[in-house]
Amino acid sequence: MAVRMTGLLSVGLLLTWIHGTFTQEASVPITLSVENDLSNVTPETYSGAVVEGGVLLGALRRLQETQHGFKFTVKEDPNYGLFLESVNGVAGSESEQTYWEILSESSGEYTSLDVGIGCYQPKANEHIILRLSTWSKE
Ligand code: B12
Repeated sequence: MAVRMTGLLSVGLLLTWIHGTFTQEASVPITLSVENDLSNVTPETYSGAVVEGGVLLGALRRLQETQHGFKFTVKEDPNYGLFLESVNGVAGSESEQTYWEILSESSGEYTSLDVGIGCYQPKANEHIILRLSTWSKE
């Protein structure tokens, strides 16, 4: 009886180990830069990570938890989800017509993302830039 119990216990432990090993989320590295030329703030670059298939919001949250000096806030838009409101204590301003633009850089080329932080899925080694920019009413 004792031998049977030990056997069952061992199988249970083995299954737990297999589950734990193969269901761990794989992370991919990304680089994040914060640029604020409008207030003459020195750019900062951080090494971050996002789970494979995860969204930029997750990478920003991880970074906020692990990197002293990086923080951000969001506000919810009823149609498009999460809007990046402030980065490192600086908020975009309706009256000054500034906002945190989200870009991706590759070989010196900058592309403004076509979705927000709650939808965008960064690729491995992608360089994301949060840049305080101005917008104008047409
Ligand atoms: C004007 C505009 C902006 C302005 C808004 C300024 C203002 N106070 O008016 C600014 C320049 C700030 C802006 C920024 C961005 N925008 Co924009 N924007 C628009 C646009 C052209 C019109 C919105 C509008 O005025 N609607 C009329 C008003 C009356 O309705 P409203 O609900 O009050 O509008 C608000 C929301 O649209 C919100 N908003 C605007 N853009 C975005 C983006 C996100 C992700 C969220 C959550 C909210 C949001 O700001 C408006 C004013 O409060 C739309 C496209 C369209 N034709 O609808 C794109 C649009 C909404 N924007 C888009 C995007 C991708 C962005 C950015 C992520 C771009 C970037 N790479 O940085 C950023 C947001 C970054 C961040 N900080 O999170 C996408 C959203 C797609 C999606 N599914 O996520 C759209 C649909 C354009 C597109 N690609 O087709 N945007």
